[in-house]
Amino acid sequence: MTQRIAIIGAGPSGLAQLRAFQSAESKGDVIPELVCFEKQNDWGGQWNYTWRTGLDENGEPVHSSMYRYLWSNGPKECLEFADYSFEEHFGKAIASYPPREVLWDYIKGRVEKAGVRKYIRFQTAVQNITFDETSKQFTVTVHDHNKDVVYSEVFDQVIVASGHFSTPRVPSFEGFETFGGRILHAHDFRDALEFKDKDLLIVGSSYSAEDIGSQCYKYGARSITSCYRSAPMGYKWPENWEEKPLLTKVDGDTAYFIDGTSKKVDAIILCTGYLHHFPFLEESLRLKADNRLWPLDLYKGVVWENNTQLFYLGMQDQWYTFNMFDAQAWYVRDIIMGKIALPETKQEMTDNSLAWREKELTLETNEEMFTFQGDYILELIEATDYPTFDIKGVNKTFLEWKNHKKQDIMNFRNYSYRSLMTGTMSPPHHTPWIDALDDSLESYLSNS
Ligand code: FAD
Ligand code: NA7
Repeated sequence: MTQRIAIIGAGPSGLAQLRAFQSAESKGDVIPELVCFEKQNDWGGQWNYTWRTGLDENGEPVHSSMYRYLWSNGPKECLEFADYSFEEHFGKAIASYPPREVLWDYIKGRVEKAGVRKYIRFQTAVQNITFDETSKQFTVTVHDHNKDVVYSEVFDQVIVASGHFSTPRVPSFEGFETFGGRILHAHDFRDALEFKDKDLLIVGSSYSAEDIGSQCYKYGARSITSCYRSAPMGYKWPENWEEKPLLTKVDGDTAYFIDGTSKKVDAIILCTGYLHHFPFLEESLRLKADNRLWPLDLYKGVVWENNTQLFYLGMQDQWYTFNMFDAQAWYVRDIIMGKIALPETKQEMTDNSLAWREKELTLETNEEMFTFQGDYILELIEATDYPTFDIKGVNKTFLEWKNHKKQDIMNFRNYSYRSLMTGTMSPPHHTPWIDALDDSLESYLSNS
C-alpha cells in the first residue's frame, strides 16, 4: 500500500511541506502520495488577500487577517527562502519591506517552479480528523465545496499547517453593547481609509496594534489612542497618537482607562491576538497553545508527542517565518521518509521539549528571543539537506530592524539590508513608506 500523507492548508507552511517532498523527489527519492487540502480557492494562506470578513462564499470562516496596504512588518531578508532568493524570483534586487502582493508573488514563484499545485485540492475544507488505534491510520473528512460533497479518506500521516493567526481572541469590555461606533477585531480590519478623520481606539500592544495604528495614521485618522494590558509599545509616536494603560469601560462614545483618564472615540479595534484553534481535530490530537516561542507537546517544535504520525508546522510565535517553516517541513519530511529517527520513548521527546521550554522561560530581551528561534532553526536544518544559511546574519538584521523601529517607528521601512542568501545589498525603495499610498506590485517594482 502506498503511504499517504494529508497536509492541512496551502499557506507558506503547507507549501513548504510540498516543496520539501518535491525537492527529495527531484534528487531521486520515491516520495509518498501527497494530498493537500486547502479551504480557500487559491494558495498563499494569509497572503491571499480577501475583502471578505466573517464567513466566506462557502460559509467557512474567512481565513486571512491581512488587510489592504499591508507591507512586510520585518525585513524580507529575514524570511528569504534559502533555496529560492528574491533576486531569482524578481530578476533583480528589490527593496527590503515589500507589500503583501509582492510577498505573495514570491511565495507563489517557488511552488510554481516546483510544480506542486497538482497535489492541492482547493475549496476543500477539512472538517474532522480521527485516528484509529487498530489500523494506525487517520480518517480525514472534508467538505469539497466545488461539488458540495462531504467525503472521507484514510491517511498514514497528517501534517497540520492551518496557521494560528486566524481565529480572533475577542475580549469584551463594559459598555461595548451600547457603544455608538464600530467595534471590530484586527482579523476583520481591511481598509485604513474607513478610519480617516476618525478618533480611533486600539486595544493591544503587539504587532497588530502597532501596524494597524500606523496604517490608520498614514491614511489620515484624526487621532489614535492605543492601550496596553502588560506593557506599552513605547515607540516615539506621532503627535496625534497617545499610549495609555488598559481600557476599563466605555460609556457612550467615551473610553475610560485604568489611570483614570478618558478619551472620546469613534471606533475601537481589538488587536488582542488569536487563538490556536483546530476544530477539525479529535481531542487526543489537538494542540493547545498560546502564541509563544515554545508550545509544549511538540518534539522539535513539530512532532505531536502523543502520536508521532501527526505533525504541526508553524505553530510558534514568529520572528522567523518562511525559512523556519522550510526548516520544519524538511525535518518532518525526513522523519516521514525514515531518514531521521525519533527517540525511542515519548519521555525522551518530552524531556527534549521541556529543556527548550525552560530556556524559553529565561528569555527577556528581543535579541534573546530571536536568537533562541534561530538556534532552533539551525538545529533542524543541520539534520536535513535544506540549504544552510547565515542565521547569525539574520539575527543581526533583526537587531538592526528593532533599532530602526526604536529610532523612528514611521521610518523603519525605509531602510535596506543585505541578503543573507545572495550577499546582494537591497536598493532603497523609490518612495518613503509614509508617502507610498499605492501598495501594488507594479508600483513597488517600478523605478519611480
Ligand atoms: P497561514 O498563512 O495562516 O495558512 C494556513 C492555510 O490553512 C490557509 O490557506 C487556510 O485557508 C488553510 N486552512 C485553515 N484551516 C483549514 C481547514 N480546516 N481546511 C483546509 N484548509 C484550511 N509574517 C511575515 O513574515 N511578515 C509579515 O509581515 C507578516 N505579517 C502578518 C500580518 C498579519 C495581519 C498576520 C495575521 C500574519 C502576518 N505574518 C507575517 C505571519 C503569517 O502568519 C506567516 O507569514 C504565514 O502566513 C504563516 O503561514 P502558515 O502556512 O503557517 O499559515
Ligand atoms: P499577539 O502578538 O499575540 O499580541 C496580542 C496582544 O493583545 C498583546 O499585546 C496582548 O497583551 C493583547 N491582549 C490579549 N488579550 C487581551 C485582553 N483581554 N485585553 C487587553 N489586551 C489583550 O497578536 P498580534 O495580532 O498583535 O500579532 C499576531 C501576528 O499578526 C504577528 O505575528 C504579526 O506577524 C501579525 P499582553 O502583552 O499579552 O498583555
